Amino acid sequence: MALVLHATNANKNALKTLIAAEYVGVQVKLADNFEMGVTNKKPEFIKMNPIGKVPVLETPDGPIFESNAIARYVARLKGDGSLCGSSLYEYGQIEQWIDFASLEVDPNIIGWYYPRIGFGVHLPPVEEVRISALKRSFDALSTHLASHTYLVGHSVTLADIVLTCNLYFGFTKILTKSFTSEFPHVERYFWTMVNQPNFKKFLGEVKQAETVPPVQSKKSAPAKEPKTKEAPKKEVKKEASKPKPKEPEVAEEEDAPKPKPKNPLDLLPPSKMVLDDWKRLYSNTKTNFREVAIKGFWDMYDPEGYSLWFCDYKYNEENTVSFVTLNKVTGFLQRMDLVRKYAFGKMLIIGENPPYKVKGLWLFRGAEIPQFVMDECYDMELYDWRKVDLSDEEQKERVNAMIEDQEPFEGEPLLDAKCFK
Ligand SMILES: N[C@@H](CCC(=O)N[C@@H](CS)C(=O)NCC(=O)O)C(=O)O
Repeated sequence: MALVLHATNANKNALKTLIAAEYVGVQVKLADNFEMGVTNKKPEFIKMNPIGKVPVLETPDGPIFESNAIARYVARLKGDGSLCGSSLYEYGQIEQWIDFASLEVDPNIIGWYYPRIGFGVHLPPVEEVRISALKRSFDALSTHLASHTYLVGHSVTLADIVLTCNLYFGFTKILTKSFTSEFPHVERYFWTMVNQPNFKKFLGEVKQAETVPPVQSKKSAPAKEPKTKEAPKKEVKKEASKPKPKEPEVAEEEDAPKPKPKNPLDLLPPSKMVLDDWKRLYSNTKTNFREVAIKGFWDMYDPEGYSLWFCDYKYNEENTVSFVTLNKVTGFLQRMDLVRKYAFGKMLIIGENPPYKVKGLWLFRGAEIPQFVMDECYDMELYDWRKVDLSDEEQKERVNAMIEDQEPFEGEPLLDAKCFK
């Protein structure tokens, strides 16, 4: 008789069990008419899981809640136990990676994603902590996966199932290529796993998020939990052959292919300034920088079609470690990738001793900082922005000094200067 799993097939935590069941040949059936946010509030559900969260598995001996516990139960029910390792040490390693996936990966993905879609308060410094914690865990994971196909041993274990389900949520919701490409072994692992038939049956064709979801404006942010779409309920049998593409867990995030809207910056009146010409001149000028590149810049500059902006990091007192400060700026420039066609930037890391100051100069297409950059690159909120007043010769000279990496800059040596082009 099939075990009953109370969840939708869109639930990332339920997927752990569905996939594990497939590996060991256990029949698991999704509860009929399960409705997220409704069924799990009912007294009969609360009896099974007092916290009212999903999933819950009904077994002949009684209910089990907590998705990892459910997946472990199913993994041990049948089969050769290979999902749980072939020695006590392997068992320990599997448990280690399950905890790693659940405590180091999943909460940071969720903590980055949910506030952006209006579930929770979006606080940029908190988001920054989430992202750096996620990078730290991906670094460790990538190092391990550089010499391992699977997390433990030479075949899929429960650790791979739990981790992949968490990564699946991340890759499809918020971890764009520009984030994951820093971790090639994690990428290779993820795509290998989701293409295993037992995963593919539930995940379908996996499509990586193309953009980091913009932060919802306070006006449009729902003050409630994201709704889960009702998924078709159907008995999950080992023999079921047709891969069933999974439905998104969060209704608002449905990935229906839509025609890509034109970037509003492409609709601006044409400009005489060709950004690529400036970037080429900047890169190719090796000597007489003032006479060639800086002069060329002002010759090309079109104040109608472009604007110049100074930025100042708001939290310089935190910049106490040089490499952390440099990484912060490098991360910012990577996240600005989305505006590469429409921007040029210089970022100076200033000072001989900590705390270092971070100041920048940006050239953007249009008279204002493009709205999509403000929305999608969380670093923007970490800086104070000031439009350059071109009638002020002092400000123009500051622009020159920043383009040129002039040293000393405002009386201080430069720790480093980075260019976005
Ligand atoms: N640690 C739990 C987390 C369960 C959980 O957060 N489930 C979410 C859906 S993915 C839920 O039920 N949310 C409804 C709620 O918080 O009331 C597990 O792994 O099972």
